[in-house]
Amino acid sequence: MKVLISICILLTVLTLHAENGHKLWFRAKSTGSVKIICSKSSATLDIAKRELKQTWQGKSGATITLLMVKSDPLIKGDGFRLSPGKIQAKTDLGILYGVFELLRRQQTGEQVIEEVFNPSYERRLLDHWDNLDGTIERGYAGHSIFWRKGKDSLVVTENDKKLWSQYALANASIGINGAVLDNVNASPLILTKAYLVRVQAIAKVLRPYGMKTYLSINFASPSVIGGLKTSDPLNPEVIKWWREKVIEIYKLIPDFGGFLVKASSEGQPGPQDYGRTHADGANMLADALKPFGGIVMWRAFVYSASGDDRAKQAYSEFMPLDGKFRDNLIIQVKNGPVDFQPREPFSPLFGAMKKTSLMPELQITQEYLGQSIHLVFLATMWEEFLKSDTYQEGVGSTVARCTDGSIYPQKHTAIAGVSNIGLDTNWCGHTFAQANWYAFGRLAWDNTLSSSQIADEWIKLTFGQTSKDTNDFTTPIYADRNENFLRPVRQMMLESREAAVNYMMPLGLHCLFSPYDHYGPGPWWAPKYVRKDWTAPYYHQADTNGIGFDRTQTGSNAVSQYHEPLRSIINNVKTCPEIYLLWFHHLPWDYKMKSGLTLWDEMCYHYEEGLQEVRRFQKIWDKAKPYVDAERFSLIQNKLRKQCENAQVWKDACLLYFQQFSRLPIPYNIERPVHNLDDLESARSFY
Ligand code: GCW
Repeated sequence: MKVLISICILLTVLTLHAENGHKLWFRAKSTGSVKIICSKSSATLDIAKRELKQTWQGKSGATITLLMVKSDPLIKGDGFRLSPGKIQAKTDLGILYGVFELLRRQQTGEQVIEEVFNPSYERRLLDHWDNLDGTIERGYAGHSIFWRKGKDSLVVTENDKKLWSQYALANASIGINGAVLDNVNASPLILTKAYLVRVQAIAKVLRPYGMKTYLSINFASPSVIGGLKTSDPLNPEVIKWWREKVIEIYKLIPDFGGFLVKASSEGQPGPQDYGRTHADGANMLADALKPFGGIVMWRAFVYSASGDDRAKQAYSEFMPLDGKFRDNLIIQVKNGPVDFQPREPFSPLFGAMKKTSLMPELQITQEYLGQSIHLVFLATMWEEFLKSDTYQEGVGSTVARCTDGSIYPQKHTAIAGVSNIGLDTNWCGHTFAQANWYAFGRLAWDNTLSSSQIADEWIKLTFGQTSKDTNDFTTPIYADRNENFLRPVRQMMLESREAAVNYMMPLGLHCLFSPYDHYGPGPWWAPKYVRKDWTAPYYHQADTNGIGFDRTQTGSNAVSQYHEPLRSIINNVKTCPEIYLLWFHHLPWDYKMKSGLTLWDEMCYHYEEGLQEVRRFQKIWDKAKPYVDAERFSLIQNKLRKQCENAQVWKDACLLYFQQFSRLPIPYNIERPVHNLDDLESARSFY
């Protein structure tokens, strides 16, 4: 018995100290007492008070007033005014957000001065590509936190509720206020009673944290689960079916957010199956949701096999419909015109559809960026995207300003990120992938934040603080922590996306992935039975003359979809930014780059540089050892080793493959490939 008790105690102690990453960026504990003055009470305010008490690091005994205000013209929506000792907001959620801002500042050592904080976008959503059997499309961190397989799959357990509330807390702390609970490749079953009851249970847990629930729906639901003969959006029976379904949903979930729809895209049913347009289909759903304040997010991710240059198709299909959509409908557009590649120019739809609300869709899950193995901090990619100038309404018409209501009077504004969250203990698979979840929320709240600030905050919150040993972080805090840990790790994060671009597809190359898993290289992949725009050579167009996709006026003319002066800038090979060179131009191997090198040599150096950067990241991380707990340290160290191996594979595969066309030597000051092309081509997986 005694032995058993000792083992139990030992296990408890071990679990207490185990640093498995589950706590995300919540590590601080209060260092003293705080007196809270708040005359109102609600579930949301209770959370605000609880968090303040649990995590207070200000002066012990200080007083904080949480004040609801009616008339403060500067506070918008769930914004707040933060000043020393006081948080004012118009909504309970605004107060909660204010509390998180205050606590974050205490933990990162940022000052509190009187300032108003307002969200850039009204809706800041996570899109979960979670299937009802618990698997996650493009998920790399375990199964779904919402759905599972088996006969008890719909039973709501205490564990479910605990996890959902931790999830909601994490989201609220970074301002995320909604979640789409199921995959855009949606099962019609989600709209059946049994599933809706589970959605109701999830919504109940998320609600006090200010998170609304949304669902992806299958456009053919009326015929698949409704027993109708058709799902034609103009058919009166179909219209009635959707109206009744929406009424049923709102009875269960009065604050339901709305529908996300992938229709007439990649084999999903949609209005085009019935000879109708996207507007016909989307408006019908919007009308059903309108009386309840719900919205439709209709995806513009469409392309057909027979079509023109894939990069042009979403624009071609949606531009003619501008102005034809209801005002409770938002077109959801991926950041780039193709598909979440390591680097794409922004989609030309941004800023171009002036009479329609548009929302960006970013991908937090790293489908094309090393999944949960590579350390790639995505904030820099999103910052590049949000700051891209569309020139639609003159200089400074950035994507951010075109979508957040600054330029166009959109009825609704929103931004979505495809979630990277799963049942893995640390939620995201890679500790550094947590930073991408964090960064998405922070940018959705404030689309002007710099990647560097976000990285800085995240490191301090996740790995302990810079000056005070006030959290449960077990390693002693060193005075040199800033110099030896914070700075180099932040720098590594900021360089990590460019490194991935370099070792995967530099200079505007895209879609060179091995098929299906989208992880390793497959520039050669082009079986005859597959549609052309799903093969790599369709995108790189390499031959003995050169490489790159000609999208200039004399090529596919995709450049025409961009506004002047950008159109001319990218159309002209001399002015096209080199980061997009092979996206827009097909160029000879001996084309002279700005550096004076030939295109071939320059390409080789980029691949080499990518690999060398990951080698440097390894050194930075190894040196970080004294500052990180052993568990997270070695998890990340192991992942970096794998990333390095993969970067080598990418470099070797791409250089050896393209060399068959360039017929030029790999510059001799570059390390030689260590793989054979044949082996790489026949490898079934690169994990
Ligand atoms: O990026 C591609 C993915 C698909 C995904 C699709 C989409 C959900 O490979 O898995 O499907 O995009 O965004 O609809």
